[in-house]
Amino acid sequence: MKGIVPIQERIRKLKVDRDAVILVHNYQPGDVQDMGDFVGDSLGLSRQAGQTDAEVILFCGVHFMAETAKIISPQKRVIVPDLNAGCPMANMVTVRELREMKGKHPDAVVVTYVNSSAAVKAESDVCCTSANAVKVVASVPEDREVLFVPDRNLGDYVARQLGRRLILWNGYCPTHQRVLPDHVRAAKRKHPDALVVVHPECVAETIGLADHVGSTTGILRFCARSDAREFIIGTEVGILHRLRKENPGKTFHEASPLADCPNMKLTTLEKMLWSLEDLVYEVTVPEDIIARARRAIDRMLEIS
Ligand code: CIZ
Ligand code: SF4
Repeated sequence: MKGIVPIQERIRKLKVDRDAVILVHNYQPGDVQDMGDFVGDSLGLSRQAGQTDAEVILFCGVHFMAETAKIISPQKRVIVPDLNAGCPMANMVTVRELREMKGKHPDAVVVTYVNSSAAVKAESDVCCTSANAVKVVASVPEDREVLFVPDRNLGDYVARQLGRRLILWNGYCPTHQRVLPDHVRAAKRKHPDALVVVHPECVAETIGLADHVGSTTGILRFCARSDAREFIIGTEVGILHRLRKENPGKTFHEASPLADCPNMKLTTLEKMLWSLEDLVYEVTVPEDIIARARRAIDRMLEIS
């Protein structure tokens, strides 16, 4: 096999030639995560994008995440390995539908989860992530209505945390929707000593079985700090790679094997290499949308 250069090495070399930084989401395949200069949640990665001197950002995740990086760093070239890596939840709300809903609730404050298109963010008053959603909604005066977009599960979780009624958009993540309470109960029977840790994109009954609820960053932090040795993880299965890598003495079980997001899994090492070779596929966002979406993101950053 002498003379064959491993693909990882080719990517690393090309990354330097192209002056690129590789950002990888926590839900990406393990071999892709291992190539990341940074691995994290979508907002954390976008903030990394804002701080790097690199000219090119190779964003391994789904489309709305690359858009967020572009909103935060409009002067950089943001490329993705596969343009088909979208997010079905983000696609559950369009600008036209949101405008219609705003027409029905003209006084409502529109709080939009980062899992949404740049154009939908631009129609929103403030963004939130799964890590700061409770805090962002709590910052809206009690006498104002809140329209929470697009994740009804996260919105419902926030509403219960705050004891506040929210108008919920009827969107959801199909991947987290599949983490059923029965899956968690079966995993608990099999691993009775394990703590159950789930993402707030799951349905309420699944969340109700959890010892801890958190964003991907929150889940990573909780498991690292906990004295427990064993965990059942109710979120997209890609995160298990990082959990196992960073906590070699602990054991992690997936709550459901069905929590496997096909869009996240579109990234491969080959596509990363091609992406750097041809500097494709570039993600662009119109300037006026960048400006308005940026306002909603900045408001969130001021609050959290
Ligand atoms: O914002 C993100 O990165 C997502 C999709 C989940 C999370 O909890 O970090
Ligand atoms: Fe979208 Fe869910 Fe896949 Fe994340 S895991 S990209 S929210 S479908």
